[in-house]
Amino acid sequence: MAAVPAPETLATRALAVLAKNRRGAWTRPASTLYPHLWSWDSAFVAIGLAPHDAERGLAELEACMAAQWEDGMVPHVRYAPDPDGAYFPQAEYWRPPEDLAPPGIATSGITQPPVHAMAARRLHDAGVAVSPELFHRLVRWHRYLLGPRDPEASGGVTILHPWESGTDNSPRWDGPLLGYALTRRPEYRRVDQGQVQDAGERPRDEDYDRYLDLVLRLREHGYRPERLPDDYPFRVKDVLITSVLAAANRDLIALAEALGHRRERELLADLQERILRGFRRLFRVEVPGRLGHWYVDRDMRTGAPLGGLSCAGACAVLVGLDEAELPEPEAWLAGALDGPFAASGRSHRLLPSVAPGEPGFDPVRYWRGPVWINIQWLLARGLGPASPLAGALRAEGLRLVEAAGFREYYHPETGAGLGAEDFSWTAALALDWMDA
Ligand code: 9WN
Repeated sequence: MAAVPAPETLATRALAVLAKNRRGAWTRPASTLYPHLWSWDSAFVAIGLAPHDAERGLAELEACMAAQWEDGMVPHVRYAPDPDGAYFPQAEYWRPPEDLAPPGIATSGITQPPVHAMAARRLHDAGVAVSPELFHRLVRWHRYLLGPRDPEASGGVTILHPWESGTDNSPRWDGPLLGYALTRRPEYRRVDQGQVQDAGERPRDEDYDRYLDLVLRLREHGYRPERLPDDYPFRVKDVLITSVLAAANRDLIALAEALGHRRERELLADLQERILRGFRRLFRVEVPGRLGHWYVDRDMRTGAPLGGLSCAGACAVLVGLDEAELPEPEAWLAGALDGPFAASGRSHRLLPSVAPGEPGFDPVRYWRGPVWINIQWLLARGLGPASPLAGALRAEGLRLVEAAGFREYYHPETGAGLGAEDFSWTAALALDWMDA
């Protein structure tokens, strides 16, 4: 008699997703929609792999960091030489300058949130050796973000393209993105819309025109922030990236201590102080109601705060703000979760990418309302392992994944799965949660 197959556990299925999406040393975010290496996706994958296959996690992070440019930037995409699917923009579109891009590796020319040092520390804790080369790449990465990306020495990271934020079509970007006159219509053919159930889950064509116009402008100036003309239209201090950098930099300081890099430890501690000094001034806004205050991005062209209640501001719990600024992060975040971010009739208690009452909220369109697992993971991480709310986010996140599969994002009311299926970071972060 044939043996009855054992029921697949969630962990087994998550590992199977990562195995399916694997391409040699690294992992695609999803098999057809995203056939290359994406920077923060790979860092999340490395975190999820740490307790299961730390060597592979390390190889993933190394493959991502090997795409680093001479100036320290880590590009948001490292292109596969033989992609098994179509993606636009393809490698040829970027044309990175030869003196900046690494030889023999095709990359984009913009960056993404710096989760990488969190992954490095996780891997170190799992017992694999973080090489001096990898450590120094991470130091150069953080120095780039608070160097050429912070010419004002404000302690906040400037992004030059919405794709850099990792939250591409968030309504946070509508003002600067749609507010400038488009003088050309870049020629291109999208391939993403046919790869999801409903094209309404992806960004609009009007957004894409501008994404590509900005790429062409950056390309014309060799992707060097200091060479961009004053009228470059998209220059924003990003609250999510700066918050992630604060947490990642703390991990890099811990690694510097563990690995005995004393000089770098001092240098990183200076960067940390700079973030902490600047954060409130750059990002804090007062909001009506019980919440009291929130954190939003800042438009560096006008100096004005941008956008409203989005998941990016919630990531302030990662920063390590002092008692005077954020005395009770847990109560503050719970107030948001059960207040303005509570979607009507919701089937779960998770934070949507945008608060439902905000202009621009759309429950199915990508970063304009759906729930993303990496955001819940970052929030739980910011609250710390002892936090009951972090435990609740973890449990709710796992319940959602169990019910709807490892999707790219989820409906903020019904919890239905949206976007790509078998999405790598959802699988990886569920694994990390199951290990907690
Ligand atoms: C553009 C891969 C990436 C994620 C981003 C997400 C989405 C790309 C796209 O997919 O962006 O970089 O084509 O929409 O917004 O966070 O890294 O998963």
